[in-house]
Amino acid sequence: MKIIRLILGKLILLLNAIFSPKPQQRAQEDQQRINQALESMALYQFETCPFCVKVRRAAKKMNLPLETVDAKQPDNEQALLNGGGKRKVPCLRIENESGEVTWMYESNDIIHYLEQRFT
Ligand SMILES: N[C@@H](CCC(=O)N[C@@H](CS)C(=O)NCC(=O)O)C(=O)O
Repeated sequence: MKIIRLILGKLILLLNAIFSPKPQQRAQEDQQRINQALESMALYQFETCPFCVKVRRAAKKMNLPLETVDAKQPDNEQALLNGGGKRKVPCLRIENESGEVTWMYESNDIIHYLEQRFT
């Protein structure tokens, strides 16, 4: 079972690399503003999780250089559990200007949020 998961994971990464989406282009100032806003966000994820790949692909298509955090690392996993309440990925950690943190689960909700905010 573990070996099948491993092979499927590698296959997902390979297909993702082959069919990588073309990033949206925008004016340099707009991109800089977006990059700055993204500094307050991080995507907690597993490298080969299909839902995480879906979010990464959407972010790439929107040209959003989103920081990714490996939720398999014990410290990160603990941060996810403490902050979001569940060991489930993908989860977008969003910190607002007052320092309040929101943990957003569900790939579709994350993609929708990024689309609403940045496109
Ligand atoms: N409906 C969720 C599914 C996410 C999901 O099932 N993630 C798996 C990894 S592929 C997970 O975190 N499983 C651990 C768990 O549920 O405890 C989404 O679209 O984000």
